[in-house]
Amino acid sequence: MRREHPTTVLRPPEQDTAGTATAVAHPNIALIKYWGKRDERLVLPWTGSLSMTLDVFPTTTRVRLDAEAGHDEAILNGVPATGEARRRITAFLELVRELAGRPERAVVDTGNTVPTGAGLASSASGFAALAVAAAAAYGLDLDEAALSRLARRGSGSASRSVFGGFAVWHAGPDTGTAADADLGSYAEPVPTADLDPALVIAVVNAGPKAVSSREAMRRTVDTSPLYRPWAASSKDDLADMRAALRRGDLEAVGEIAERNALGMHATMLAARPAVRYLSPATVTVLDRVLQLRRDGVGAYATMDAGPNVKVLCSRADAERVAEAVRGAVPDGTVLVAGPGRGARLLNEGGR
Ligand code: 2P0
Repeated sequence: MRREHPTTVLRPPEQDTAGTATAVAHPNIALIKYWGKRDERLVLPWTGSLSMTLDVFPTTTRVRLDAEAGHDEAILNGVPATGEARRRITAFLELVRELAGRPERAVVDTGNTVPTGAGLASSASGFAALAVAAAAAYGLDLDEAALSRLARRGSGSASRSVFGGFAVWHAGPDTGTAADADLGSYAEPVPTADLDPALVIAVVNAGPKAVSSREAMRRTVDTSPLYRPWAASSKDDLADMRAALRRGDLEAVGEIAERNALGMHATMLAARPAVRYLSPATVTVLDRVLQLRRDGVGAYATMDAGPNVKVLCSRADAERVAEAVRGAVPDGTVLVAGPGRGARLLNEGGR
């Protein structure tokens, strides 16, 4: 992992000491989607996916080991975590303890700058930051592929936020033992030609979603007749996407990303019962994106497990695209993101 000594630390600059580490990570937006697990416990996906890590909405997480504590403690934005969030963090720390062969419980203090559970990838930045901080606090010396595999166990998309820029998460071999497959599923950076991309993010609703992405993808895999055809075509989309990135063809990147995302939403619309994340405001933005293309602007939409829309375009067109999207959803919040950095420790600690 890259380590750095920033001049501004995002949380109270309490010096990290042995058994303590602080990490920062950013969310990523998938251009080829992850939707569906073949193994729930190991978080192994049916298909590979590919994303761009953002330079907005960082998550900062501090992990402090507490040899006296009888249980883990998690604080999210200053509030003690409860329920499913707490369970997932504790399960993740169990995994880290197993790897490190250490018994201490930990205090996890996380500051998220992105709305949680709104389809804006808070679990990606959250578990990437937690993986990097917890590995350091427990004294694990992991390379980036191993950190990516670890982050994946917290949340699949977190495997990609370990890396900056564009990253591909390999589904891993679907033959062999589960353990072999576990080792084979990790993310790594993707070679790209110069693209100068931007993602215009239209937050049309920052509220938490009604159906978690975990539940929605389970239901889709189990009941949607469109799931298998989408998964097959998504494998082709991934190969096409990698080729388009290699040759720096932003138009092809956008077209492939848009069709892959619309296909993913089709799979869930066909689930029983249906999962529909797209709202009228989503469709309004999609119409505006089509209008931009008719006007000669290369703009392409992608949507995740929520109604918010991310519009891929060139950096040079980003302000024009953002203005058009603002006009379409005056009640929404629109911001421009670029490619961001991978997860990293904010200072030395944990050894
Ligand atoms: C993605 N999403 O590729 C896809 C597209 C949402 C739509 O990854 O169950 O929070 O924790 O592995 O990573 C959201 O799913 O799910 C997601 P889990 P995660 O970005």
